[in-house]
Amino acid sequence: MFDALSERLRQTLGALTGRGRVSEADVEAAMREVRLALLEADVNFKVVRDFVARVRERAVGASVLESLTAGQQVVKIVHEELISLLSAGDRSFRLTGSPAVVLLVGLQGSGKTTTSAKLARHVVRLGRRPILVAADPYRPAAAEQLQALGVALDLPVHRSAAGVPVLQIVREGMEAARRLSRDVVIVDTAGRLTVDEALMAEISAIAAAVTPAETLLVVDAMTGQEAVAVAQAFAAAVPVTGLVLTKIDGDARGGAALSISAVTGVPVKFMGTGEKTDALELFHPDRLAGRILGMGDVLTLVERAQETFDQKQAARLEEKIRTASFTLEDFLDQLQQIQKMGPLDQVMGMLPGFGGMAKEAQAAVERGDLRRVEAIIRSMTPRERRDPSVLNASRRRRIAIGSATTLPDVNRLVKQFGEMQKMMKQLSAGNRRSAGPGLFGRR
Ligand SMILES: Nc1nc2c(ncn2[C@@H]2O[C@H](COP(=O)(O)OP(=O)(O)OP(=O)(O)O)[C@@H](O)[C@H]2O)c(=O)[nH]1
Ligand SMILES: [Mg+2]
Repeated sequence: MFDALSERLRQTLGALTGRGRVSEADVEAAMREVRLALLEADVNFKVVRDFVARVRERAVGASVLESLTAGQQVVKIVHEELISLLSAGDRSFRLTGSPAVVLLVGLQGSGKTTTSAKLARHVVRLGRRPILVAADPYRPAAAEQLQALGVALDLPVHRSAAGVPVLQIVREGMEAARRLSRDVVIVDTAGRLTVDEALMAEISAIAAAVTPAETLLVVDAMTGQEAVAVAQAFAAAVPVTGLVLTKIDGDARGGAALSISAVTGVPVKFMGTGEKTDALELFHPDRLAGRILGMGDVLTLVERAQETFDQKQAARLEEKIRTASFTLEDFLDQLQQIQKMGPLDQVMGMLPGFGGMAKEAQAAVERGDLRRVEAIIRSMTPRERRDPSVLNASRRRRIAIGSATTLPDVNRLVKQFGEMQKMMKQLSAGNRRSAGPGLFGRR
């Protein structure tokens, strides 16, 4: 999602930063492009109108245009306004009450059940003890789906026999929570095809019976402008405390997702980025804005790296980089770790300055470049991995044959590694902070 928008904004803003002086006409031209890019990405037209007006007002101010870095400043203004567009409301996730109740509501298929499980996992990581409640009396399959997710996460699920009214299910769920000393109750409700009175009445009744700490509206980000209308209808009928945007990993244009908060005033609290239960991210407006503008998303990457990397290993690695004793062996480890972090284009897209290279990187993976690199390193002796300077022509030929690659492939890798080492030496000699320790998973 957001790829096309990101690409266009990057082009427009890139042109702006590429020149020395910026005139009012340049800003106007760029704003026209930004407006078109947002509209094409399906951002709500009122939201676009206000956004462009705010950026223009700030950007054509004399102090900006007269400065030598006018282009960059305009980009900064766009970035800031994009953040504020995404920042409506209070995003904190409150688990008050004992037990704290989290109620998930939304249309059919929006992702409520999946999100219930994802949230349960998140809540466990916060050190709490959740129970899942299947408050869908209409479809036995719905309760089964939740139960299967609960089993996979090793968490209790409360469900009732078919036909038990929804309020009773929820009450029994609360009792089960007390009995099992669970301090967070996550209630998965039934969806409907459209917003209707029966659905709203049901949700209102549940909300009245258990006073949820959070009532989260789950919205499928793939549904376009309709999602905005749905969110408005829900927010008008029940006290929605936050939004969960699901299927952000899809290839819809994404603009609707960017508009919902601005239109409804309800904060986005979480984003669903995949079908698995670990594919839930806290919503960070600054990071999403940065990602869209190609400014990278180092923080998300760092978090993901922290989950993937073993901390001790990360510390050893950083030490090696600092002392410039990083070898091809370490490089091989690193390649494998990075591949564990997710599809390379996603990982690269989050690195500042690499946004544009993300596709290329993924293509490299698909072409098997990384596998080739791995094969080459595996064909080296430990000594060669530690010290590639011993790699004379005959050793290189042997490696090429051993790894079923070619001599130019081997030469290229050795050369690239040499350059990388040089860079690491510079980093370690210079500013340590800028060496980006986060990249390798250290706080
Ligand atoms: N790619 C992707 N798929 C998702 C995400 N969240 C949910 N899904 C998928 O969307 C489909 C519907 O998800 P559910 O969680 O069953 O939706 P629901 O709102 O509980 O549906 P009903 O109970 O029928 O109203 C499933 O196939 C999920 O795997 C997400 O963030 N990304
Ligand atoms: Mg469901």
